[in-house]
Amino acid sequence: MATKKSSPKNSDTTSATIADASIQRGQGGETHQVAGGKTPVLTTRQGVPVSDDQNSLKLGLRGPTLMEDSHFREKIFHFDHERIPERVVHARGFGAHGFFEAYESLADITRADIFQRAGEKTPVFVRFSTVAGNKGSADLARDVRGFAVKFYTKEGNWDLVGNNIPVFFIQDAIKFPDLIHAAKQEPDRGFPQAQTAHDNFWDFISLMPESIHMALWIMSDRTIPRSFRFMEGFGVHSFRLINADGKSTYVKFHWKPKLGLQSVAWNEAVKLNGADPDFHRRDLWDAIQTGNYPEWELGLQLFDDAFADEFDFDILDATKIIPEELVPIRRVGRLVLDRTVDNFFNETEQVAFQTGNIVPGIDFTNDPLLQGRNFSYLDTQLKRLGSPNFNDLPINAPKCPFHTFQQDGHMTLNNPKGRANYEPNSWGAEGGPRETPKGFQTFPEEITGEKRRARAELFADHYSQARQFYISQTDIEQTHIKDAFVFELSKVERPDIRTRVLSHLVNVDEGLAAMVADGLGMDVPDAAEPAREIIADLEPSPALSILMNGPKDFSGRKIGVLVSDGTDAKLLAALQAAAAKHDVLIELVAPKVGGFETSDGERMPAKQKINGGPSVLYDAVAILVSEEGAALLQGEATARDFVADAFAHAKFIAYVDTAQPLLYKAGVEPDGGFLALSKPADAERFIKLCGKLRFWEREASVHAV
Ligand code: HDE
Repeated sequence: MATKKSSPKNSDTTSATIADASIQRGQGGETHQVAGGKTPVLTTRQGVPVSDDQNSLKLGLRGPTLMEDSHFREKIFHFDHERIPERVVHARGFGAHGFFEAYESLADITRADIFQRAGEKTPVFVRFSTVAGNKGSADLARDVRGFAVKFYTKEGNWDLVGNNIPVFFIQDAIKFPDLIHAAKQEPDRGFPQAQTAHDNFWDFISLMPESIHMALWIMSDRTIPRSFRFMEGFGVHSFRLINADGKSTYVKFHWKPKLGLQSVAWNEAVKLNGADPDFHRRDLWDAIQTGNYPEWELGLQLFDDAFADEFDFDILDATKIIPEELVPIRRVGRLVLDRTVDNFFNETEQVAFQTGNIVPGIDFTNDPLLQGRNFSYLDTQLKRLGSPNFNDLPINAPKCPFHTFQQDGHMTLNNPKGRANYEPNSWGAEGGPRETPKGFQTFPEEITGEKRRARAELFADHYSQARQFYISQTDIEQTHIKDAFVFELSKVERPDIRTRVLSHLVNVDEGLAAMVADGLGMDVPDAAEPAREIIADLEPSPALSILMNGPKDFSGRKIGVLVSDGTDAKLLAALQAAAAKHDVLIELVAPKVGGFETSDGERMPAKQKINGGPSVLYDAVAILVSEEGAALLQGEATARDFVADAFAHAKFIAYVDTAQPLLYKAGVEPDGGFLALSKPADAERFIKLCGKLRFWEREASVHAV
């Protein structure tokens, strides 16, 4: 870097150059010639070249290791300190980079810079997560998914830290530690982890009727999404948008997946956790790496004070939604994820979201949950990342200029230059940054009232929207909710806790309560005493159903094709071509991963060996085995499971005539969800059929209990 000779501060050009040199790890230095190019010389963290990284320094060949071996000590010391505390919630996550593109200017509603110009792109980082499980837990736990978005806007970072469910368990942040303690593993035994099917969780829920609405959501298939790519996101709270004149409009934020909603079946989730605990991570990674960039639209529900005053519920209550049918969603831009991380720890682990990160034009409301979050997120980052300088990590730093007088602390990288580190000061142009009237302004809401530990009256209706959610579901989805309650409560050891949950369900829907009680082999108890009158006639909201908001077609999904030596080459090629045409992925599953020989004598590699590629990994399956293949695989339990599971999970199944003995052995009989592939043109029909995602009509026939 060139330094002005006249500068009194940096007169020593050499030291200034050294101080500013930005040689990064992995850059520059001596190299080795290796196959495929050059690789750098291994050094210590001090830059000293290493001659032997295989043997520690010892006294004699069989003697003790010497303290003097500073390379060994430095290496082990660093390794010993690799771990940082995992997030207290949302520990397991997966992130990706992308951009947000505004469709139109929203200048009349907000002065937020990111919404001013149509077509403007803002970089983002998104982290999806599960809530309860530890960092190493499995992806398909029944759990809420976090959907946290960091927008690097030109006026600072805005973090929209949302979930894939639009409501929350509790109304006031003071209950959050209790909720999370109850949901996570029980403290004496340290299990069960990453699941809510245990006494403590349902004990807490049954004693907190405000959580019943959310309980309905988490017992729905929303908590077992097929992929991050196929789920919605919600900001949950009511926020404010503020325009240049200072006018406020209330807003709820929504993310709508371009590929439509999709979840898996519960039994499938259970098996997926074993087959591929990283199923969601891998899905997102693969999609981005192969150029199938996932996309969501940002939707705004905008409403004013008059609506807030008339609405049946308090808009500050995070256990309530505003149905889309009442306040329609305006789609104002799209989010595209187009880049995987370079390093998981650097980016996904060290990213620090904070609800307090808002920008001019966006403001909070007094939602008591949001107010509490604003404290918690900043606080937790210090614990996790260890220094108040976590904002200097590249993933957290704004991408716009920033100037503060904050200084020092552990791991300081970025202290401001110059003499003045305070303001006001009288150092003129050298005195550092100054305030601006264009800076962030809090909406001057008028508030009066007594200082009290209490909640507004409307917060007390806990059942009406739970009921609305339930009656908005299709029959299949209602059955899944019932099954989930039965499953979870069957793991609860204390009958009185189960009974208390049932007493709330009676207030939601008597039919549901009766079916759950029946599934458990218990009696239906009296209804719990509601704190407020239940509004029984809320209209169903079709927007709440997954099945009514599925995709238009099968694109972005994956078919598992079971093949063997002798598989019909023409049919396989036709299926591959039809899939490619509709952006559907195909994975070949064979008796051996090294491959198989088609009917044309061509050798093709397989992606999975049959015992590593169960059908739960796929959205639909095709059984293209030859006669010999069917004869061989009839005796292979994992091949029979491949077919039987696809059948039980209501998947569409294509098959060739020669596969029939395997179908028979797997105990399945073709129904309306099967398609016999006899000519290449059938492949196109199959992909179209798969667009319905599942043949749900079959489901009732595969469950007798
Ligand atoms: Fe969080 N939450 N939360 N939460 N939350 C955290 O912050 C908290 C809530 C959400 O990918 C923590 O950095 C309180 C609602 C996501 O890094 C912590 C309350 C919603 C993530 C925290 C809530 C969320 C977090 C833990 C009740 C949906 C993961 C690690 C008032 C709107 C962000 C961290 C990521 C993470 C506190 C409730 C979403 C402890 C006190 C409601 C997506 O600060």
